[in-house]
Amino acid sequence: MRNVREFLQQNIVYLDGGTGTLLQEAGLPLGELPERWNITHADVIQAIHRGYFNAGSNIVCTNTFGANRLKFPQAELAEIVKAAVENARMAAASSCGAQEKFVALDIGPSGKLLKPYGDFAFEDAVALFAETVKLGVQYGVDLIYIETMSDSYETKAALLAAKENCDLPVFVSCAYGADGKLMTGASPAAMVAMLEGMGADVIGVNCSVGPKQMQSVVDELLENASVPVLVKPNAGLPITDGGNTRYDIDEKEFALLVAEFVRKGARLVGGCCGTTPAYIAELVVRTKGLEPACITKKERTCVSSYTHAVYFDEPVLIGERINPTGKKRFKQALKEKDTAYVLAEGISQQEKGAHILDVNVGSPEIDERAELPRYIEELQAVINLPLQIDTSDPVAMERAMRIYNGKPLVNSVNGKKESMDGIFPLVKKYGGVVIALTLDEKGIPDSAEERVQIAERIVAEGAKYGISKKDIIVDPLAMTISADKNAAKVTLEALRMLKAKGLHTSLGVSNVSFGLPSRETVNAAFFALALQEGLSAAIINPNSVEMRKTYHAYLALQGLDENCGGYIRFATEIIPQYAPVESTAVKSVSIETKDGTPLKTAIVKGLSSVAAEACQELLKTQSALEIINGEIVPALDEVGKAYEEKRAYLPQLLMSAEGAKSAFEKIRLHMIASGEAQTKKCKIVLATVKGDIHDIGKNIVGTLLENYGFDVLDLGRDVSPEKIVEEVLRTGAPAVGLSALMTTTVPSMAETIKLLREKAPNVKIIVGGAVLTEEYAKEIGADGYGKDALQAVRFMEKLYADLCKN
Ligand code: B1M
Repeated sequence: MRNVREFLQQNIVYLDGGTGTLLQEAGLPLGELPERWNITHADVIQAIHRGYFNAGSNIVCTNTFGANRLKFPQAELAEIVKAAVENARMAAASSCGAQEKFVALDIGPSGKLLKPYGDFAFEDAVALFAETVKLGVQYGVDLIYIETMSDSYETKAALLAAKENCDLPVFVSCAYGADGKLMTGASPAAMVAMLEGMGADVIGVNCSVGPKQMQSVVDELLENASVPVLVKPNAGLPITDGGNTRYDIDEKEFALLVAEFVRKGARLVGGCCGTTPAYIAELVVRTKGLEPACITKKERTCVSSYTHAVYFDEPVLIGERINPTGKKRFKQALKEKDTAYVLAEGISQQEKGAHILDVNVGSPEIDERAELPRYIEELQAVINLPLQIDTSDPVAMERAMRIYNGKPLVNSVNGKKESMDGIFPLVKKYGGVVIALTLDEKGIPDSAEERVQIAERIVAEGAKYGISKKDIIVDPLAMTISADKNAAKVTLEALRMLKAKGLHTSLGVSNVSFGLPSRETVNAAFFALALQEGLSAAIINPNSVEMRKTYHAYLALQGLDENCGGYIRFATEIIPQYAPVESTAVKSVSIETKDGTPLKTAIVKGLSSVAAEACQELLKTQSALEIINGEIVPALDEVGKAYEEKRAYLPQLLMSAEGAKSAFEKIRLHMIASGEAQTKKCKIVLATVKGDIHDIGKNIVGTLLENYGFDVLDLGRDVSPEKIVEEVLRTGAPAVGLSALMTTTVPSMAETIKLLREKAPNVKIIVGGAVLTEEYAKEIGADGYGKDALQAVRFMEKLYADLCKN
């Protein structure tokens, strides 16, 4: 039998279908972990695999989607993986169908959200996946199949775990939503950039939607990937009838639609939820005789963040401000670990139009190996631009590249052997585009020719590590004309020669004017000349209006700006914004606040510590309620709207929620310190209902009630009706407060009220949450409705007065 990589080169490869669907049909009880069936129902699992092999699948995935240490103890996990591989192998041996049959170790998501959005550390995720990979390898799988991933960071963790623990082919497939993005916002192009950089053998899409809704994702994968593309759609969209779920596309329609993907260039096809062996059999029939598409190398240079890829097809701006060199205030911020200051530098450059941000925190007083990765983590939590990791220390570089959520730009390698030996293995392992400085052991050559020769040597050495020329951007070094009158001419000449050799280039543009007065004038003129010579990436200060003017004028003059639209927008809308802006009173950071107050802006941008400081400041002049209603709620509404309109993704929502919480914590402490709280009146059991994890509003209600003297028994969020009833009966509380924020969780609120009416008929119930209305509250049987927290207080005060009367 050939190996998977060889087989992939020449064939259309058929995968299996929706194993989970067949398990349910076979009677897997709700709540039972399907992976245990490898041991307890080996015959069923083998029959499912056999069905797919018989239908023509070349690759069948082991029943190990959720086989990890979060769900199983070590010994059981090993047993499960062993049995799962044996089941697939036995099915392969006892089936007809395709001649070439392979067994893939199936790895699904951990079910946890990674930090900073959740509480699961990146390295813990790598370790979790590594454990399963090692077992799969031990029991003899042919390849690793990472699937149904909806977060780019977790996908990176899984791929890293696979690459670090085996040499087997690794296929990676993600579940994109109907909007064509991952749950945490990544586009298919961004995923291709990161995964290809890290050495995935196959990249694809599975689950979530059917083939009709997958079209744009498949197109984007095919347009960008240089490795084979995999497509495994559901059998359409789910339809629920009488408690059963079925899908809206039959075998024939499915096969015809997926065959279209094969014609467009997909090389591996199969199905996901709802696709039985009959779907795969039909797919094999409908694609018979189709030629496997050629896999072409896409020679486009790109880097990526957790949301998008940035291509170097047109000049790219790299923001240089996150760098202590020559900046006293920045050095102080690094020394004091003033993260908010650094984040604000990043945000302001993003807003001024940088495409990528350089991150350099090298300073004698700081531990760069610890701080660089920390700042990368902090920045990528609030900024969605790709980052350029800038350090001369390979250890700091590796740590930062490892935890970077995307394909980074790496600054830099040079022609010294030591530098290439240190940096190229990192670029190969973690994927990235590296800036190559044209200097070597002898220093910086005076002539353009010699700089180009160094560049060629670096490219040749990179090739030995398997690093493509497209992933090396040459920096021919801008030197100051104040020391050498020909310095700029040499650099420009080198740019021209490098472009002729098909190499991308970058420059730290402002070095050219070092030591001169009115530096911006020289910088802008040099920038224009460099762009004219083909400069691909300029490291500049995006806050400099001169540089931005030059950039937009250049694009317009080169015909790269349709109807000069970008230039006109810049000149009329953006330039006026360069005027001095009002800044926050927060001491550590100044955030621009054109469309919001400092607190609102900090929450919208997800800057927790800034939000806390801004809130503290506001508490000097405003009441808690004024801040909640005038700042916190409107800020969250703004983010919520952006999320609804797909301008923001889950990570931004989470970071804003963190910002709101840290601000609210200041309000809570302020209330306690001001001693406004009164003697306890009566109890109220408070909870966000089952299925709902939104608790900011509920917490505000709780704090305000406490502040008005009520004894709040806060059960938290996602609380079942039974638990709420139990607490009411246990404590004898006369009131219950329920909060729900989603249309999908209002039924659970109704269910809770129903149960309370049965078990504790005398308890009074008040409900609230953005999704509710007074009418609806009445309809589901609540006694009161709180549009805001103060209304909850009014309700309780009335209840307390009634209780006192009786
Ligand atoms: Co999500 N979320 N979220 N979210 N989130 C909403 C609610 C949403 C409207 C956003 C949108 O699409 N525009 C949308 C729901 C759509 C719908 O059903 N109509 C939504 C969604 C879809 C989701 C997820 C499904 C996203 C996903 O995973 N793909 C997911 C759900 C997970 C789950 O619950 N199972 C999710 C997750 C999250 C975060 C974790 C990221 C975060 C919550 C963090 C947390 O709470 N710890 C979050 C956030 C922050 C929001 C928005 C942006 C803000 C909510 C908020 O805190 N508002 C929200 C959009 C929005 O509302 N504009 C959104 C501020 C808060 C003070 O207001 O809670 O209404 P509120 O409370 C007010 C009043 O309503 C009242 O007083 C409070 C103070 O004035 N009140 C009561 C509330 N409870 C009361 C009880 C009372 C009396 C008054 O008596 C007891």
